[in-house]
Amino acid sequence: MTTITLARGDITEQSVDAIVNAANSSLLGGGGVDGAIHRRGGPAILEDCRKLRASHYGKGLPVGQAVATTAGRLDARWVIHTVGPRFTQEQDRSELLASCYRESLRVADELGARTVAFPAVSAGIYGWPMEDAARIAVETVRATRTAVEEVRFVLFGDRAYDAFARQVQ
Ligand code: AR6
Repeated sequence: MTTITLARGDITEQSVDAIVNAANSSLLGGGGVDGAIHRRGGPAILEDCRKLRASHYGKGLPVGQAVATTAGRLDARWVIHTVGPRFTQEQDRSELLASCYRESLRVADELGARTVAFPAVSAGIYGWPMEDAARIAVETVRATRTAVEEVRFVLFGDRAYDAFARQVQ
């Protein structure tokens, strides 16, 4: 049974087995959560990402997929990088966003991670409306069979926290 918990604040300050990064396909860093994770986790994470680009992910990590690296200096064993879809009115990309959560949990299971922290994937720079991002995140985690014991959504700001709290209630 997976317990969903909510926390406010910076995901890079969490102590968990795995921290999920809202990355982009290049895996080579960016702003938002991605920037914060690389800054605080240090260069070992980027080094692992570069190795992934040089081997399995020559063209980058496709949207909706997930892959693990070291967590460097973060208080976690792994960072699981996933690439959320950019929000657009023209196309329903909800299934790709759901896939980020499913695939991250699948990778977590492969690693043996029992506690996993997620940000609100796609709900920042990628423009996904927060209410809908929270619904997809919570519904997908609830519907996914996993050995992960705690999924902790770590939300930046009241708006994000309140949106997730409404879904978890
Ligand atoms: N801890 C927790 N949540 C955070 C943090 C943090 N330190 N920083 C931001 N958030 P975003 P995306 C919130 O933009 O939308 C990067 O450049 C933020 O307020 O990080 O998937 C990547 O390289 C928002 O609610 O991710 C990609 O190019 C949520 O985390 C692109 O951004 C996600 O915002 C990915 O965009």
